[in-house]
Amino acid sequence: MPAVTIQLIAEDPNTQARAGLLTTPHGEVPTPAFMPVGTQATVKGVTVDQLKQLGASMILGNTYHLGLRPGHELIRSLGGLHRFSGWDGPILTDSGGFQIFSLAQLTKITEHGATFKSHIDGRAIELTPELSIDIQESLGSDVAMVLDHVIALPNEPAVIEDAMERSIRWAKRCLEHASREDQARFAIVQGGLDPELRRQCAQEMSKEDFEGFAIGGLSVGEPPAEMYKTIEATVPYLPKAKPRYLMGVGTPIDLVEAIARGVDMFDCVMPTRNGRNALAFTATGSMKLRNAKFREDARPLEEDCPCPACRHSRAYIRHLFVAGEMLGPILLSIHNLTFYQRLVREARAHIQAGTYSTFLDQQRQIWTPVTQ
Ligand code: PRF
Ligand code: ZN
Repeated sequence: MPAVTIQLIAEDPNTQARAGLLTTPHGEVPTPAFMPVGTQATVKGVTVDQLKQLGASMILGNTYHLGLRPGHELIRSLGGLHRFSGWDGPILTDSGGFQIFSLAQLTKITEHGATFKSHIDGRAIELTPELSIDIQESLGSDVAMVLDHVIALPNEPAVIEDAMERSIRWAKRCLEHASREDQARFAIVQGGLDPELRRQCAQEMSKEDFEGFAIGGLSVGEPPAEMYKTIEATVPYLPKAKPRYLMGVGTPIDLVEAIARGVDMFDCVMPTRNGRNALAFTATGSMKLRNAKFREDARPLEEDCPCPACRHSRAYIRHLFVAGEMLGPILLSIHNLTFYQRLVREARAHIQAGTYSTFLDQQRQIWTPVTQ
């Protein structure tokens, strides 16, 4: 019996959007789902009770960060990532592939693995597909991601193809090495913006016994339209009966556009990172709370938002940021995560009602031109 399964509940008649229910060892996740990012065994500034309260059902943790500090042996000896963090719901851990690409220095990729210098203490470390799985098994996440080779875009076609092929070989090594039956393995499709490479990669990965499939290597600076086209070139070659996860994406409109193309799961630092930077997402667009125009604004961020930030005025939240108070970033992180959970909940309701294309049109109106 696979550790993680998706039951499809509804399909929108006019788009590829689907509503489902993911079952994991630590509970169920309605899809489309947005996973808040808890890189360091904490979603920055938000307690696990608050995460539950705002409607998150699954969160993300990072192999790269937790393997370097405090170390996976320590977390295992303290009962795994669930016990360590206090979050008893589903957890997905990323493999480290993307973090090596974006954070580590002096990275050298060989067939054996990725050698890099830690961004914390400069120590040289080699992360192999096998070590990434060992770390994720120690963490005890519900879903482990395979180690992939992430590259910058744009890039030489030969470089993109080479990284894609290595990602396939590494994914197979991850699967062979894995031993926990209570943990699912998700593959990651790479291949840059080339539809042919994406198709090949998706088809190769789909032959293997993965419990879910991610689309990686996107949202690395390419225009949104290119990302949407690449999703369209990938999804048709993924198994329909398994979950699809778009990694590290994105803006509210990115989520809505990707859901229309058949994606079930997302993670992104955007709600929390933007929240810490005084940017709030609302149903009518985004708002920069440091702006002087909010100085005397007595209204909440959103009238109908049940979050703790929306018990206060915009003027108060602006004051917190201007005064450098830590409650400002905390409140906006909570508000933005509440907003993202509401967005995917509304998307799901529209899929179930068969009205997703109407919702998509409304969202396009709200988020054009790009606000982020
Ligand atoms: N690979 C992995 N993690 C990721 C990505 C990827 O390509 C991305 C790309 N946006 C985000 N997180 N392993
Ligand atoms: Zn709110």
